[in-house]
Amino acid sequence: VHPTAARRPYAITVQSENTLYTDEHITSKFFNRGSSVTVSDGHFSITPTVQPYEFQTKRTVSKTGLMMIGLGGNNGTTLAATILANRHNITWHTKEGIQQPNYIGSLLRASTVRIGTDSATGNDVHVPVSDVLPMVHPNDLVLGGWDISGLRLDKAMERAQVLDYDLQRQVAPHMALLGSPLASIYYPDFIAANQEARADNVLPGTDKQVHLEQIRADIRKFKADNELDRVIVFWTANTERYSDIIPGVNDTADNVLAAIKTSHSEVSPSSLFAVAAILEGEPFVNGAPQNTFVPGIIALAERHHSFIGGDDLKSGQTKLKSVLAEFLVNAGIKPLSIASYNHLGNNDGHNLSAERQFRSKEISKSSVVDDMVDANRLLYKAPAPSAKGEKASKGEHPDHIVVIKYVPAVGDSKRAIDEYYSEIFCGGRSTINIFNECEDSLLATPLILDLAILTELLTRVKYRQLPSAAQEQKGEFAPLYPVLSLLSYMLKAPLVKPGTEVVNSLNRQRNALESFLKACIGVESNSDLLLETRIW
Ligand code: NAI
Ligand code: DG6
Repeated sequence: VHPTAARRPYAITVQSENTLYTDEHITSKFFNRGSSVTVSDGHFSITPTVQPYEFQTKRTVSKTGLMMIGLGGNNGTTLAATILANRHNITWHTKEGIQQPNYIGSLLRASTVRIGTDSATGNDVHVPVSDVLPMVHPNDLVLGGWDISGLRLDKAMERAQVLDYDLQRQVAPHMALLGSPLASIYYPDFIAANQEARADNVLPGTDKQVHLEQIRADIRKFKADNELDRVIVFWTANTERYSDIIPGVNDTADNVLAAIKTSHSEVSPSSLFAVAAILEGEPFVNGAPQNTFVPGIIALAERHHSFIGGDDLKSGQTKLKSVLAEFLVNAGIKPLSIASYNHLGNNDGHNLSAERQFRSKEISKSSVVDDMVDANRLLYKAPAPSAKGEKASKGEHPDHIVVIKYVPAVGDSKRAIDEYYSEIFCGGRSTINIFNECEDSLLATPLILDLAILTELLTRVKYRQLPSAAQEQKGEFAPLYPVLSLLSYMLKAPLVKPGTEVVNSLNRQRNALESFLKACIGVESNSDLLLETRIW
């Protein structure tokens, strides 16, 4: 078995009064340190703050199912086939030789965290991220889901044209055993008209309440049939157009439920799936860019304490942008324009060739540099103060365009071209050009796994604020807030708690995740201060 797929017993013990182990839980004390700043007349008054918390993580991982909406598409079939290849240790011939299955591209299974320094040598010690806390192994995920195309999964994998022929040949019998996807909700107005030809597996009628009940029943049946503790419902179906946000329709939890009852035209299929998962108490993750999570659905998730995460997998061009833009701005270099083009020839590209679906993707791909620019008012002018009643202006910003073209010949092998044009010292200019080519679905699939596995973990973590010395009573442990912004690293337009800021920087997103996992075992976050290397 390839090392990245190896299954290990949980092997970390923290020797500290802040970490307590029982057969059932790992409980850790964590000091949330920050700084409170008061700004007055250009003066910054900073007060260090500290708030103690306790985290409690259930040690037994849930028997977890992953129900994908869009199971018969490129991501869905690639994910199913690669899990099966790993599970059955199928190796295959390529023109370079024998290929082993692995989970390369997964932050959890193929990357490491620095956990401390070796007591003997003083060298850094790294462990796989998946070893920090007990997590579901991808090979153990029970797979299922829906698609408006009823093609059996071995044939759907063939249609996707992503995997090497020799792998397809060997994994096909296992894929066939998964059968065909469940029938799904198809409202033609939400996806491109060019998708109609594959919609042969759709729920009858137009009654949205009936559709909702059917999806809820599907989730319950899948859970019972497979004796699961947890089902992650994951949208990896076609990008939809945005839903209009209409007061009285999708602005509150009750209005969304009422709009479903009356089959309102602005309730999208993805929103119906989200509501079904929320009402079943199962997490829902949106891997596509549309505004599935209208305000009423976020409110519904809050009401039911159901977990949600999104939006849109951040696989290639945007991931690089969230690193490169931050590098430039943090280096004191001023990007003046970022021009991003890409062309691809898979079914996702076909769907995105329609204007309204492209627009959803354009929005999610465009927001990614906003926070980095806003953080540096030395380079970019702040927004002018707006007069009372006027809309606030945005402040100076680089020109940023996103173009996507459908070129059938290149299939799943996306070509992405980016130009970063920046101002440097004393009026100089710098141009960075990037050309990236790779199979889109092989970048996206490990992200779906990471999202599903992290989501399952976050359902097992509870927290409580510890009282100050004056108070005696500890509160009850509570689940995390329903919007799982800790998933941001894998997502282009991270959904966050309403009223809080979005962090797009990939480094900050990864630090947040690492720090959280470590906090759950009572280990301090890495300090790159490395003080011992700076002093005598
Ligand atoms: P795909 O077009 O190959 O697969 C989508 C599948 O969804 C199709 O099989 C289609 O029949 C099905 N579908 C459409 N509407 C449905 C509905 N209402 N219910 C159930 N099934 C439905 O696309 P691919 O490449 O798998 O991508 C999936 C989604 O993920 C797209 O929205 C795409 O924009 C997004 N995404 C993909 C990335 C990638 O690198 N492949 C990266 C980032 C996001
Ligand atoms: C064309 O851009 C197709 C899209 O679905 C992207 O491939 C996908 O959203 C990944 O985008 P990015 O910017 O993370 O590479």
